[in-house]
Parts: sequence; C-alpha cells; structure tokens
Amino acid sequence: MEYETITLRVEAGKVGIVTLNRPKQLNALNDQLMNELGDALKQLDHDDSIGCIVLTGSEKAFAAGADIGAMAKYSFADVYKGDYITRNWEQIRSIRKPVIAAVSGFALGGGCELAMMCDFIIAADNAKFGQPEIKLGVIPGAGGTQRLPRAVGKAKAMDMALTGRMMDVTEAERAGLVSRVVPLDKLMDEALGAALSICDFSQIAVMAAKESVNRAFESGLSDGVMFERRLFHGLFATADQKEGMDAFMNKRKAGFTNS
Ligand code: CO8
Repeated sequence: MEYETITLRVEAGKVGIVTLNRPKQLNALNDQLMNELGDALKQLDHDDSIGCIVLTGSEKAFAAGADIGAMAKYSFADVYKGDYITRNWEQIRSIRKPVIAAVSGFALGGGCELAMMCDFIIAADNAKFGQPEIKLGVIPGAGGTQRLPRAVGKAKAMDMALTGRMMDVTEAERAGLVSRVVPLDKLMDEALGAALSICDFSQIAVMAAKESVNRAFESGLSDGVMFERRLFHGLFATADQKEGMDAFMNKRKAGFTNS
C-alpha cells in the first residue's frame, strides 16, 4: 500500500517509526489516514525483525483530532450504518508488539485518544492534551471517556471532557497520562532509546508483559493475577528464560533469540 498521509521508516533495523503526515491539517485523522496507519502497524507487527513501534506526529501536532471537515456533514444514519469515523480506530489495540506514542504539540480529541491507545506516551515539553469534542456538540468517540479516567482518574477526566480544556505536560505527567517528559529536541531520541531497549529483550516476554498489563483494564484483580501467573509459568517453556537467567548467573549480557 502506498502511503500519502503517514510515513513509515525502520530505525536500526528493528524499530518501526510511523509518522502522521498531514501537517497542514495538524494531522487531523481522516479515514484514509486511519486506514494507512492500520496497514502500517499490521505490517510492522507481522515483521519478525521489528521489536517495537514508535508512533509520532509533527512538532506542532501529534494530531488535532478527527477531521472535523470530513465529519461535519454526516447524519446519524451515515455514521451509524456506515460505521464512519469510528471504523479502523480499534485496530491499534490488536497490535501485539509495543507501540510508544511520541507526542509533541497538540494531542486533541481523537489525537489524545490515539495516543492513549498506544502502550505508553513519551511527551515533549510543548505537548498539550485535551478532549475538546464538547465544544463541537459531541463527545469523545474513540475511547476518550473510558481510557482517560483510567489514566488520570474521574475528577480530571470529567474536567477535561466537560470543559474541553487542555492539559499541559506538567499536569499530564503528574496525573499519570504520560510516562516521561523531555525537551522537544530530545523527543525522538528518547522514544527511540526506549524502543531499542525493549528490542534487546525477549520478544515473547515483551509481548506477554504487554498482554498482561492490558489485562488489568479488562479484568478483576484475581482474574488478572491468575492471567499473569499463567503467562509467567508459560515463559519457563522458552529458550529466552533459560538464556536470561543463565546470563544473569554468569554475569554476562543475555542474547535473546525470541524462542
Ligand atoms: N480537523 C480538521 N482540520 C483541523 C483540525 C481538525 N481536528 N484541527 C486543525 N485543523 C486545521 C484547521 O482548520 C486549519 O486549517 P486551515 O489552515 O485550512 O484553516 C489548520 O488545521 C491549522 O489549524 P489552526 O489555524 O486552527 O491552528 P491554531 O494553531 O490556531 O490552533 C488548534 C490549533 C487549537 C489545535 C485548533 O486547530 C483546534 O482547535 N483544532 C480542533 C481541535 C478539536 O476540536 N479536536 C477534536 C476533533 S473531534 C474528534 O476528534 C472526535 C474524535 C472522535 C473519534 C471517533 C473515531 C472512533
């Protein structure tokens, strides 16, 4: 598939970098972009040489939301019957390798929701997060009312969804929405560094860790703990567990084979 609204490149032979690329529209997310993004993510997920994916935008905007121009004229029947706007959005959740959002500038509406669908967010010091849909006469439609409270708690999520105000990075980090904040010119280095360190580990253990943390959002505590325990037990069937523990015991660097 030829991409027009995103770019895809591979760093160090193992990190897939997907860049949202509609700069004039502040990376507003339309159907074409979401299709291309889904395609690129699936391609990277299926590529054995790729250990981690970084999703980023431009300095000014990670993404300023779903494309308002494309949505403005839709009727209820259009969006409901055609599943317009919303289709393709959950595809990122099916990606089994880690996806890091490297966010600078605006991450608003669908842009904030897209960042929250990633596994964690590294933010530049100019990043701003918000769910301003209320100002347009609608509400978040790609999980914002569900993922934001899980990330920052009810009080801030309600504040954001009801007033449409933006959160700067200091507040976003304090509230737990982002995992790290770095100067803008260090954003991609930081994200790439995190991705490369993940690539050094056993891909099987990495995928299991991701699956298990995500389970915390879908299950009660005892079910989640049991799920984790079974994955933990299962990892003892891998060569990578033998290698990792042997390397520790013999004070050498582990060389994982993803097997
Ligand atoms: N959609 C379409 N175009 C946009 C969007 C957008 N979301 N955001 C910005 N643009 C366009 C502007 O129209 C402008 O285009 P032009 O140059 O042709 O006039 C260009 O980008 C630059 O924008 P501004 O001139 O407005 O730039 P400013 O620096 O003055 O302001 C802001 C930046 C504050 C980000 C401002 O552009 C803004 O408020 N944008 C809209 C933010 C917003 O409301 N986002 C929520 C959209 S609704 C949504 O995301 C619902 C998600 C539901 C997902 C459902 C799927 C499951």
